[in-house]
Amino acid sequence: KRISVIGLGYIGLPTAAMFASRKIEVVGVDVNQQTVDTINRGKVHIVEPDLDMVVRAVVMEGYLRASTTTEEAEAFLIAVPTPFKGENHEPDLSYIKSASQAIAPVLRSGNLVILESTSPVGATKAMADWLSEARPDLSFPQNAGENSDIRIAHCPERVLPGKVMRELISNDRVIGGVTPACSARAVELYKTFVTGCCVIASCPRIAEMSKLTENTFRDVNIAFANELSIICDELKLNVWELIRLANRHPRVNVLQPGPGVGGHCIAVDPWFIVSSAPEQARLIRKAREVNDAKPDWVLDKVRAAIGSYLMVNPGKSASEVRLCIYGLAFKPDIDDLRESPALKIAEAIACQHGGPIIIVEPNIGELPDSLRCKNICLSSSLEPGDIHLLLVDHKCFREMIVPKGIVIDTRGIWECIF
Ligand code: SAJ
Repeated sequence: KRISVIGLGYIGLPTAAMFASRKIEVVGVDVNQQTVDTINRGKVHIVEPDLDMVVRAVVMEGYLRASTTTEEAEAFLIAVPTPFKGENHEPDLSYIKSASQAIAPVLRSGNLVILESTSPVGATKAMADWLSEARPDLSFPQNAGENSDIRIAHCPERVLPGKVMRELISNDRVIGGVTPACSARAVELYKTFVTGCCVIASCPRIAEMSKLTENTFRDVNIAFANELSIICDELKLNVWELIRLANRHPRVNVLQPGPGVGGHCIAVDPWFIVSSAPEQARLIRKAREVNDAKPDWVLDKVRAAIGSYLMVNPGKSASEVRLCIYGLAFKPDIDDLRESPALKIAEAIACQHGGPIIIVEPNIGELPDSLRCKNICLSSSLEPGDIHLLLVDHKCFREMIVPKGIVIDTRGIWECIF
């Protein structure tokens, strides 16, 4: 039995490695030749705890290999990106379409095709129709029901970056087969490594919506926390104390405010719900707007802090103000800078502030190109400065003594009023 995983990114590669670690032959397919070459050398192109170790082992043992072309397999798992496009944040299904076109020629009767990518409602049906158009010689479950040659399901990934290898095994899995037989085949496949429950959804559409709902639930709740932090700033209240107190209620669990929401899921997926029901999704849209506006609010705080510093130090000019920024990653204790509000804030400061900027980010070895200026340097520990801006609650910052000077703490780890 052979499994093919299409898309070897943050989800596809760990999933491919997990199946291979159970001694199943896996062929990973990716359009990027460099990614394919890296994996075939037993190396990884993404940072995820324990992934490097597993990939090295399964490539050496011959259970996992990567390729830029598709080949025949028993089951195909599609784990390609589903970004949004344009001002209306319409979902972009072009990667799913390309993946369908790539596997269609090698499909055989009896195959299972699973869409794992986080997808707007209706994407699995679209995929099934693309496959069916390309292969009129085979029957598909959306038309032929239980007698179809091909089985199709949507089984959305729901693992947390930083804990992927653990959560792949232990998380419950939502299985949205087009028919009960499709679901049964998918359950059988995932049971090779999933110890959590495989929960069968009544149809792929509700499985799609369930994944979007999970991330939107988090986004809306973070927006609530972010709005509270802005209200508390206005009322001169400590939002961290407030949340600690409110969370003593048995049915209240307010999340943590921050400089904005990053990553490639929570800031994207709610838009799929909004674009499918724009009139109805009022709260979800507003939450996205609240979270997206938070970096600008932090930038206003930085400008105000520079202003107050210059008021009490009248002999100094703005270009002499030494600014320390703590953290660039999109969340704590990772090196991932993609869609990071901290990076966005640092870039805006780099454009606006002429004085020295010290970026303290112990998880990266060099600054991204967008921050390579002569007045910016990278450090891995506490630095003397006039204004200290904390953007990410890395463990090492929690253990640090609070720096001297004006402190803007967007994560509440130095217990400042903000
Ligand atoms: N954040 C806050 N306050 C909080 C929690 C998070 O500001 O209280 C921010 C983080 O700093 C970060 C962003 O939200 O910028 C997202 O981080 P996250 O840890 O909440 O989530 P992700 O994007 O790493 O992973 C999410 C997870 N979804 C849920 O927890 C519902 C994960 O399980 C999904 O598989 C993943 O999205 C995905 O791939 O969709």
